Amino acid sequence: MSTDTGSRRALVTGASSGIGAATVRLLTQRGWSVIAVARRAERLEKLREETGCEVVVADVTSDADVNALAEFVASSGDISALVNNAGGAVGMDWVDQADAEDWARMYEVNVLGVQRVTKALLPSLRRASAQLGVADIVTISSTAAFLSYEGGAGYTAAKAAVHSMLVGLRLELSGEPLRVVEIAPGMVKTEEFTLNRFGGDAARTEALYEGVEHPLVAEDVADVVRYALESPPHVNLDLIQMKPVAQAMQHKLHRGPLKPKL
Ligand code: 8X3
Repeated sequence: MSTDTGSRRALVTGASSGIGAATVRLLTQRGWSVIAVARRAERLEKLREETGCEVVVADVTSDADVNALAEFVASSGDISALVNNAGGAVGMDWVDQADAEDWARMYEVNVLGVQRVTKALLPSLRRASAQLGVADIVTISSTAAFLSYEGGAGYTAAKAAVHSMLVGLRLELSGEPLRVVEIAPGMVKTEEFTLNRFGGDAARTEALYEGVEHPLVAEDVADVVRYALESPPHVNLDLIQMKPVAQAMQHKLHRGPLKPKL
């Protein structure tokens, strides 16, 4: 580990469950001071009791909430890491059936949420980078940024936009000690991602993972966030795609045990 995490403060969005909550847990265990951000106050409170993190209730789709979040950070101490994790998928409707409202919601949360939060916290990250020599913007996108699939077009379009935004941001920050890291996970079995996507249909959610040996879990992604943040300051992990071994491609998912061909 190259940096003294004791002096480092991270802010994690979408922290109430899944990858966000796992990242808060791991970073606090590693000695980071962490601000957990999400809409659901009760879940955040439990996370605070468990990990000692600070919590801020905010919706990344709200200008007022994000401005208040930036004010909280400015008045309580700069962050050296922003983890843009809030996001999600709404539905699996084909283009000829999809409701534009669902697509707008996905664009709002996944794309504009990242832009809004990054813009609001960049001044803090810049100040921290001046003190520490580096600061980080880590964004959780998806393998969906790089490959479309039937029923996924609204989500893949949003995640492709996130990827494109991050490439532009990295160029715009050229010359500053700021790292822009994109982590693009494939199948991650979390409590809520697919359940939310399928409108709470638990049986349909279970069926998606059925027979898949070891889908990724939230902790796997959190570990890559930690690795990126704790890499030597000159190392920028631009883009990490990660999938379970059983998922050679989004559409090439092996169900059943993995076995060598001997
Ligand atoms: C989730 C991955 O394959 O459901 O971001 O689009 S996938």
